[in-house]
Order: sequence, then C-alpha cells, then structure tokens
Amino acid sequence: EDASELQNLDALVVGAGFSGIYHLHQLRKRGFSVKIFEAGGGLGGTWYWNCYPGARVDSDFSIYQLAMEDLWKDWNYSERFPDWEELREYFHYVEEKLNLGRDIVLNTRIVSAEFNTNTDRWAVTTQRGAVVHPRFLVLCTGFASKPHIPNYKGLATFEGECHHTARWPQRGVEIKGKRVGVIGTGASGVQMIQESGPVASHLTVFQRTANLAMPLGQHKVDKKVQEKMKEEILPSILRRRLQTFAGFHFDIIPKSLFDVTPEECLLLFEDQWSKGGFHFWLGAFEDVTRDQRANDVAYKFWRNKAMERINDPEMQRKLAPAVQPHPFGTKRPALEQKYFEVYNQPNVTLIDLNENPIVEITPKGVKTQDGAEHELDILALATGFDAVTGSITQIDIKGTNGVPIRDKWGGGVSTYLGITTANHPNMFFTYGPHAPTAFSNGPSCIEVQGSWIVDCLSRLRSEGITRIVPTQAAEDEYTILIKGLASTHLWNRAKSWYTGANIPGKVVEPLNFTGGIPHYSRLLKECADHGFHGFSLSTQKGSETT
Ligand code: NA7
Repeated sequence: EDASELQNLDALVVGAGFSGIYHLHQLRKRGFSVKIFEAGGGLGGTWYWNCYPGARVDSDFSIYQLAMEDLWKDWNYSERFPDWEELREYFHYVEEKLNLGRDIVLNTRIVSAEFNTNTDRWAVTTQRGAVVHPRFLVLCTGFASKPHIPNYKGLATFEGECHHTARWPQRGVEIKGKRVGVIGTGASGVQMIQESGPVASHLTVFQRTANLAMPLGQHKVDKKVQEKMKEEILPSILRRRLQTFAGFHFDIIPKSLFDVTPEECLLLFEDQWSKGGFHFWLGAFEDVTRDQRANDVAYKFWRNKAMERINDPEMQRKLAPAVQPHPFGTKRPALEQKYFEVYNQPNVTLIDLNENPIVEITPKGVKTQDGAEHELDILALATGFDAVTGSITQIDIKGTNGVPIRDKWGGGVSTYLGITTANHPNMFFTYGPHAPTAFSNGPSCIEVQGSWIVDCLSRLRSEGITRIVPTQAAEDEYTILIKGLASTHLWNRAKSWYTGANIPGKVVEPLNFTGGIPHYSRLLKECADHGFHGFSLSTQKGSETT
C-alpha cells in the first residue's frame, strides 16, 4: 500500500460485509478517500466466516441484497434462501462490478484505536502493528464477529476436530461417516444438525434450550422467474423493505390476535406457516410478542406443528416442551428444512443439558453428568457469539476521556442513535448496539444507517467540520428510549443474545432498537434535519478539512 495514501485517509471502514462494501462504495463515490481493513481472507463478513455445513441465510433472496447501483439487475440467486457459497459469489460479483478490490485490505485485523484531539484523526493500529490515521472510523463489524466458546473443562484435550461454527475451517471438514457432536441449537446449530444427521455415522446433539424452529420453505429459483420479477416487482420489494418493522417485504399485522375469530386466526397461521421463512414470526399479530395470552396461542400452534413430525415421545418432550421455554419469538427462531425429522433417525442422540449437563470434554469426546462419555470425531461448537457489542468491544478503542469502549459498555451499553457513542468522536458503527439489528434483514438496516452516515460525512465536509461527537445528554436520552421500547414487550423473558443473557457475566439489558425500521429511520432523519441535534460539532484550527 502507498503509505501516504493510507495516512491521509478520510475514512477507514472496518469489515468487508454488506455494511463495509456499502460504505466503501458510497463514500468513494462522493470523493472521500476510503479503505476497508478486513480481518478475514475474503469479502462477505458473516459469509466469509460461517462456512460450516448447511450455513445459509434466513432472508428471502429478493431482499438479501444491496439496492444501490441497481446491482440486482445483473445478479441472480439460485435458491430462495441462498447458502454461504452462493452469498460469497454475490460478494465477488459486487466486488468486480464496483471495482472494490483495490481499496480492500484483507487479512488485516484492527486491534486498537485512539482519537487524537490535536489533529481530529484516529490512530488505528492493526494486528501487525501498522498505524493509520483516518479522519473517520466506520465500524462495519456486524453483530456476530466475536464467537463465544464456553469455558469447558478439558476442551483443549479433545483429540478429534473441534471448531466453533463461525471459525469453521475454510478447507471444509468431512462429516460423512463421522461421529459428530453439536453443542448448541441456535440458528447455526439447527442448520449444522440437519445437515449432519443424514450423513454422520452418529450425531449427538447437546441442547440447552429447544429451538422454536419454523419451516424454511426452501426452493430453487428459476432464472426466468427471477428476470420477470426484476421487471415487475423487485424494485418495489427493495423499497418496501425500508417501510416494514423488520426490513422485510412483509410486515407485522397491526392488530391484536384477539381482534379476529379463532377460526380466522387459525387460517391465517396456516397461511403464514405455509409461506415459510419468517412469516409466522415477523408477519404475526402485533401482540404475539407483547401479550403472553396471544403468545400462548402462537406457541400452541407451533408445538402442534413440531410434534406431528417427531415420533418418539421423549424426543417430543425435549424438542417441543409442553411448557414453553420462552415466549415464542422473543428469542430468534431458527428456520429449518428437515430438523425435526433428524431426531427420528436411529443414529441421532439428543442430550438435554438441563437434565444432564456437560461435565468435561475428554480426549475422546464429551462427558455428561450421567457418567456417559459420548465419543466423537468432530465437535462443533454452535454456541453463538458475544453478540451485538462484542464485535466492537473486542477492539481496544479508547475514548477521549481515556476510557476504553470495553469498560464504558462493561456496565451497560449507551449509544446515540445506535450509530455513535459519547467520547468517541468521528466514530460510527452499524448493525450493532441500539439499532434494529436483531429484528431486521441485514441489508435493510445497513442501508438505513449507511445512507445517514454517508450524508452526515458529506455535510460535515461541506461545512468544514472536522469533529462530530454525541453529547452525553443525547446519549442518555436515547438509551432510555431503547429501554422504554423494549419494556413494552416480552423480549426480556428469554435468555438470548438479544439481551446479552447468553454470555456469562454480561449485563442483561436490551441491546437492540425494538421499535422497527420506520421508527428508527424517522429518528435518524429528525436528527439530521435539525442540524445534527444531539451532537457537538467543531472544527480543528488550522486543519485542512477533508
Ligand atoms: P445463538 O443463537 O446464540 O445459539 C447458541 C446456542 O448455543 C444456543 O442454543 C445456546 O443455548 C447454546 N449455548 C451457548 N452456551 C452454551 C453452553 N455453555 N452450554 C451449552 N449450550 C450453550 O447462536 P447462533 O450462532 O446459533 O445464531 C446467532 C445468530 O446468527 C442467529 O440468531 C441468527 O440471527 C444468525 P441457550 O439457547 O442459550 O440455552
């Protein structure tokens, strides 16, 4: 790299997933000098790291793309829910189409950053010790880039192959004919389990909480059908995303489940169920995630559907408990294809960790409290992430008050607009804390936040402003709003990454903006329309503006 070019960067973008490439392209287009530093060996973010067997997206192909530059015109997905390999091809396509590669530095992890108040620039240090000094730091690190590996006794002694799902070897691992163990039944675990069950010699699943999984509804997408869709409705679908609660092409039903007759409700449930995807969750009556009584109706429907597919009563009891493990939809339901059928296979064992916890990992496998040693060749840790905040707090980013972000958020997260945080000037983050992250289609959330950030930087430049930082008061107010919005619903009744409850010792609090995309967009717009209300803006004396 040309050293001087890197020293005078207007913006350093961290991460080359959807958000990173959006920012690179849009900022470059407006004449900013920008680079992406990406820790992985390729583009794609989540789809670079998550290459475990069966990894695929849970958003329909039509909404899982960037709307900018009419990229969709020359791209076709082959399946309704594309897998990681096809998603990587999509990133490759975008990279070539927009000529992004020349400004992306791969295999480069950021380890620390400190803002220099004399120059209004960040000093950002990479793992190899290189330091760059961008005006703006844009963290496009996603919500799931810090894997969580439970602290099992003996984990390092295991003699087979053991990998976290998000650190699955890029070379792949042969699971056919092997004794496979999977710990965790979140979205990743469910995908890995349904892929392993049919091919492994034996599959042992270690489950702590039953996943209230719903049918994916996968199918091939014909090229002709897709071309027709592009001519007719795809542009509308892409715009529609930003008008719905979760950034999907369908929306929550704005009425109570009890406003309709039980018959109408049942027929509607059946209809949503048959559509596959998240219709039954993100297209539900508005009170399903708000009112326990409405939630009970949805859970009962879900349970009947699951029970029909499981043969053994013991399996039924563990996978579809009579008492719901948490209100339906307050924890991310997985989307599955043959998940429940896997448990009808004779080569599959399901351990309920509440009844029979893991005691230790041995050289041969996993030992449970009942004394059994489950022998394995491959152990997959589908144990999730220090989600939402971990992607940012794993970088040593020092505030202007000397407090690292890890410590600042250690007692609870506070942000302004889910995009910035006090004492960290000229730093933006996307698809992270206090944004619609957990309840949104990634590209939708990213386009809302990204367009705001790009406009903000353009305006600062035209007004000669070199520093922007939210006030503590604005941050406090926004953080109260986040808590208020979450408190009206049942979200806190589930232990999950939505609230940090999945990580031992992490403060349990709402980590997401739960008011939906349109509400969130409105807040961003109001802020910008009122001269970046809640921020203090300043200009470095004598500094040449970017
Ligand atoms: P998740 O959804 O956080 O799932 C992690 C799973 O691992 C979940 O079933 C956990 O059980 C289980 N887990 C975590 N720690 C342990 C320990 N110590 N012992 C046993 N089991 C454990 O992560 P995913 O990767 O599946 O999905 C993350 C998101 O990516 C997903 O929501 C989508 O948005 C895409 P628990 O449920 O906490 O009892």
